[in-house]
Amino acid sequence: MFGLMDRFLKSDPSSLQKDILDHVEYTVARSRFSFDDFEAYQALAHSVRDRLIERWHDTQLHFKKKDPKRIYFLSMEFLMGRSLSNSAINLGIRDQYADALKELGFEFEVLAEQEGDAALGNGGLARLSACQMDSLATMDYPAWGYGLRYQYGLFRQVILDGYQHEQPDYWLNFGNPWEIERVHVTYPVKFYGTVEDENFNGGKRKVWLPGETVEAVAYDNPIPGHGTRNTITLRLWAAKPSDQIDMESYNTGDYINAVVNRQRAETISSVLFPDDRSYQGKELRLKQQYFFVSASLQDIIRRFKDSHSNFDDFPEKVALQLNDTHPSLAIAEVMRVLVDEEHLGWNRAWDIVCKIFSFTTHTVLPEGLEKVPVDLLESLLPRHLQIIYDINFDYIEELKKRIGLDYDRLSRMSIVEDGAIKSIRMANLAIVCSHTVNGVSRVHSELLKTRVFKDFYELWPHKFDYKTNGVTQRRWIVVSNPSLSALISKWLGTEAWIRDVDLLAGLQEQAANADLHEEWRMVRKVNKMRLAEYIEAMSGVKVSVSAMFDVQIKRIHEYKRQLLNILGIVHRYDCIKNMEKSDRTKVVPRVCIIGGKAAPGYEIARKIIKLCNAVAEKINNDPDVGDLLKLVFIPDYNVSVAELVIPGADLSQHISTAGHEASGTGSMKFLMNGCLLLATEDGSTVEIIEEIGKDNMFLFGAKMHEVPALREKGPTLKVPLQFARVVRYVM
Ligand code: DL6
Repeated sequence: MFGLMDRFLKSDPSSLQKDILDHVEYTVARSRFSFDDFEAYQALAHSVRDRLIERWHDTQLHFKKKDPKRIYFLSMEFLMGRSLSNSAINLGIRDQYADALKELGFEFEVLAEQEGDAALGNGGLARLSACQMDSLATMDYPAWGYGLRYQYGLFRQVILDGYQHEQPDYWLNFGNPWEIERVHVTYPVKFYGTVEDENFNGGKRKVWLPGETVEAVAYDNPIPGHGTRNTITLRLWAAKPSDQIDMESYNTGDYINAVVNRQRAETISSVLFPDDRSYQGKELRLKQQYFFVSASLQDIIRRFKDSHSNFDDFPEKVALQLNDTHPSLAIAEVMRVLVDEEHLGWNRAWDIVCKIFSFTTHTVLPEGLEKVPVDLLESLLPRHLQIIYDINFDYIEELKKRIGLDYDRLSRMSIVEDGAIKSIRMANLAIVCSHTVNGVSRVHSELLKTRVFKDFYELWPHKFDYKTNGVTQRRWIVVSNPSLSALISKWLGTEAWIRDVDLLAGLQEQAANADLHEEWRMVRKVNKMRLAEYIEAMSGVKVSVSAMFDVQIKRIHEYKRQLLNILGIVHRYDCIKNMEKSDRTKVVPRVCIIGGKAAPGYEIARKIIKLCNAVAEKINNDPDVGDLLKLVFIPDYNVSVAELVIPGADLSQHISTAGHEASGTGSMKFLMNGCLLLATEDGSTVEIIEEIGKDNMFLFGAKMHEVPALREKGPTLKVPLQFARVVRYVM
């Protein structure tokens, strides 16, 4: 897009060297004759950032002139990981930097490891958001990501005596060179208060008199595409006290309390909720949701109004993608702004709303479907509750015409849930008001249509669609496995696969080539050596690189069945112990690697971690078994750890109970690094089977349609004694 020429900044090694040294001196404020790895990383990052900013400005200018329809991706979570390598690679200047640094006495890879991991998210949904930003930029889309700039990202996991302990992740401790604070891009966000009727044009209108105002300040993270100058924006909001002064407190002399109360505003964006299962009924969570939604919409509407004098073209220029239900208050907020502030009238506003929203859901678990207690919403956002009630009233009236007076169904489909705790069903709100409801794999979409949102599918089949998740090969091959990346480019004779992943299929022509196999084996071996060093450093366990590395890394969940994996390892251990010595030579030595965080309040998940460490302790200290079997729990699993582990894996496990994993993306990352899968037919695996064939993976377990009957029946196998002991330990 718009040429690939740099404007001012040169990228030859000597210009880059000068640039880095200037940043050492003027940005990091160290002597250019003496600086350490971390300071070199900071200077390097600022030098890369300068080049990002140049392209980013060009991109904004380009789209301002063209005024295309823009995609606004609203997500509470982005798991970006580290930015240095990814940015330098996408800018096409990583190798030039590596050369420039070498002459200064530094290694690019070593400096890249100085960077902290930006973990503003929990798991699959959040990493998908990050991959999507990379792809949107690479594919030249005029896209914006909007989210929250949490001061504390996902907790750091420390293992003490086998148990998970959580430590705060104050990731901004050493500054963040990848963001640009936009002190002039701020918006007031209002909460609480009352709604009053006011005379207007001979009639009445609603006026919200808020009780608290907080300022949202934008922090922009430029996201470069690969092989294009398109550099899009991830705009994250931080909460700051508003300039408006509580005069009463000041006047009554309670100055200190007034200041302290103002500071409290900052708590809104202070911490990421560390649970990926449910957030029901938490006021702070609701505040976070509205805070980022309100600021984002003010920004989006301001941008639209810069070049449009009315809202006629709004649906042609604005697409709002709801990443799960978390940002779905945006629907009520757009209605409020259009009706109460822009005075468009309810019907016109509703017509616009129905054209601009699409909604992606990432779960099949009922507890993942958010509900907001009406009491909470009424106190925090009284006008929004009225709007949701009004939307629901019109919708239920319409529904009665369509389906008649089937009260059971009407009640299931209502946005408002009556019951002990009257609540708003955010998924129902999102479905009613969106033009598209997306699943994240074919199986997931079928489950949405036939189970989770069956009533809605029967009413609006045209709304239901799916886009099977993907991952970016730029992060998961080029950044994390540079030697494999070089091998692929060599054997394909092109680097075009870095933008177009389908070209990887060209390797099939060389499938029988022994030289390719040998080179690939060497790449794997080096990656395994790197991983073995890491394992020893993190857990003190020495592992042999000639053993098979069998990996399961993901959030700890019952449905993901780390427990099944651990029981399998116990069984393997037991078999080896009971084997004749002569038979042991036939056993393929195996290093089992498990990693993942448990939500702090998820007791069973925490116990699974403890169990894993207890089993590891037993196996790893049994000289009789030696290198035939090892078990390692890798602590503090995050994006950077995944980048290290995945290229070194021989086998990876994706063994959720069929019908539970909406998609799963880990399997794709392992696959593109040449790792075999041990999997159940769940989520995206079903489509992966079609792509790679059953012969190229190890499939097992019940199919989705068999699971309900099996559950009904209960356990039929006689549980061996050692399993029973393990299960008792866990429960
Ligand atoms: O769609 C991304 C990812 C899927 O691949 C996983 O299967 C799914 O578990 C995950 N969901 C979440 C939490 N969801 N919510 N809400 O991360 O999304």
